[in-house]
Parts: sequence; structure tokens; C-alpha cells
Amino acid sequence: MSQNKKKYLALCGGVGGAKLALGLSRVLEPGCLTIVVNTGDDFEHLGLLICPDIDTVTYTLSGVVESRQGWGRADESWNVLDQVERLGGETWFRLGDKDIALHLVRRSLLAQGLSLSEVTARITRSLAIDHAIIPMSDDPIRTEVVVDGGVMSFQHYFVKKRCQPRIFGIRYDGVEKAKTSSGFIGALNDKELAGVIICPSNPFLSIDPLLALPGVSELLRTLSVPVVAVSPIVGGRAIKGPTAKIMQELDMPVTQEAIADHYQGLVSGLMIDSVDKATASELNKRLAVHTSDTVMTNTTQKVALANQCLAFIDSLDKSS
Ligand code: FO1
Repeated sequence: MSQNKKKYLALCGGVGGAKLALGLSRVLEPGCLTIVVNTGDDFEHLGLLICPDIDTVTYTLSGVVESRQGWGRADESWNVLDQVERLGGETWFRLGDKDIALHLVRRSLLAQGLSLSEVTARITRSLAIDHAIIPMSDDPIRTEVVVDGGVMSFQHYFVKKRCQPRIFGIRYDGVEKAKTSSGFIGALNDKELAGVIICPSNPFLSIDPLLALPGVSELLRTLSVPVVAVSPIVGGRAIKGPTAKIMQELDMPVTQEAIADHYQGLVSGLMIDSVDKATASELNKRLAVHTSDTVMTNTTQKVALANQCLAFIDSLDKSS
């Protein structure tokens, strides 16, 4: 653990974001890192509230994640789902036994009247996580994709349809009426905040729902500390998931320039992968650019990228 005592806020989605969040948690002391997580992927299923991104970050930081797929729990068993199938229930969304245990606890705490933020704090504490993992909102926000012939809920598109339908648009149902969580607002307004890191999560599915919350983009634009984004694109491809496919479907080139366009006005710096070094000087005319290895396949790389992000923020900090 370094002696860096400044405070940082990470904005994060699922698997890719969780990797950098893990790196940051290894570098920053508890109390110096707030991880705010997308809840647009959440949905009700088999009577349970599923919060895939919160759970992915939670399992990753507690060291129990199934590391090959990046979500769910390692050493999982499937007894409940087998019985659900036998009873004619839905099994397209794979919930393992250990994972279901977390969902039962979440459901029961929510039923007792706790907010999603409070429930998440309880669960993360039980799993010995010292860093703050905070849902972007305690109110329901549901990402939906506009496809040929109508609107599809996010997990239906992502898991059931394996991201195959062409996307014509994305919306975040409920976001206008939702309240930004007090933990998120508190972190943005914290006088000791030294910088914000937008993790290399899918900008459209994972980060935009956070930015669409009332007041968030405005607050980010007026922050006096650096906001840096780590691009999820490496050499014209997405590290994982449908980011590149969605960019093409939304008529965007799959380039670092397009990522810079997307975050234009919100970020002061963009971290791009070393393979895209050649684009840095042109991009540098618009915003600060830092090149680094951004692909994280092991903990050393996650910690190294976290350190690079903090160094990048430090280099942009006018007060330092
Ligand atoms: N992703 C899949 O591709 N198939 C699944 O059956 C699946 C189940 C699942 C259960 C719990 C959980 O926390 C995540 C799960 N995911 C599954 C991943 C999830 O759909 C995505 O990672 C995110 O929503 C996108 O960030």
C-alpha cells in the first residue's frame, strides 16, 4: 500500500471497471477511494434484485470472483438453478448457489427498509471489503436498448440475446426521476477529492447511466480536480464485451478519437493503450493524453494501471 492519502473517486461498470477498481484498492488506503457503480444493468429476476455490476465489483475486491469470466463466484455450485429448471422456472440468467445467497440477503435487507447503498455497505463489510462501493442511485434505473421492432431490457439483450440484436439507441429508464446516491454526491463534493477516474467500462452501457443522473455531469464539469478516463478501446477493438459493436451500430468509428469525442468537456485527460501511441499527438491538441498498457490480465497489471492513473491525475493537478 502506498502512502498516497489523497482521495479519489472511481466511476465503474462491471468486469473491466472492477479490474481497475481492484488495482486502485491495492494502491489506495480505505477512506481514500470511493467506487461508484452503475446500476442500470440491475433487474428483478426470480423475485430477486440482481445488481450485476455492484456484485462484480464486490466479488472482485473480496477475491471470490470467478476470474476467468469476471463475474459471479468462483467454486460455484448450481443446485438451486437445477431445481428452478425442474420447476419450469427461467434459467437463462445463470445464478449460482453462493450468488443466490447474496441475493437472498440483499432482498431481505431491502424488505426491512434499508436502501441499496446501506445494503451494499453491509454486504461489502461482511466480505471484508474496506473500500467504499456505492451504487450510483438507490432508485431503480433500468437500461434499455432500442432494437429493430422495439425496446429490450438490458439483460435480455446482453445475456439472453448475447448482444446480437443491432442497437439503434440506448436509454436509461427512470434516470430523470432518480436521486443520485448521497455517497456519490458526497464524493463529488468532498473538499479533499484529488481526482476522478472513469474506468475502462463500456461508455454507453456502464458510464453514461452514471453521467445521466441529475447533477452529475454538471458537477463533474465544474470540478477543480482532474477527471481522467481510461479508454476501453485498444487498437480499434474493445478489450471485452460489445463496446466496439455498439460504436459501429451507433455510427461511430472505433477509435480513441471517438472515445475522446464521447467524453468531450467532461474529462481533462484520456489514458490510451500504448498500441495506440501514434494517435496521441493529434489527440493531445484537444485534451491531455497518457499512454500506458491498459489491458489487465493479472493483478500486477491492475495495480500498475492504477498507479499510472494516479500519476496522470497528479501531472494534471494544477495545485500540485
Ligand atoms: N453474464 C452472462 O453472460 N450470462 C449470465 O448468465 C450471467 C449471469 C450473471 C449473474 C450474476 C451476475 O452478477 C452477473 C451475471 N452475468 C452474466 C454478467 C452480467 O450480465 C454482465 O456482466 C453485466 O451486466 C454487464 O456489465
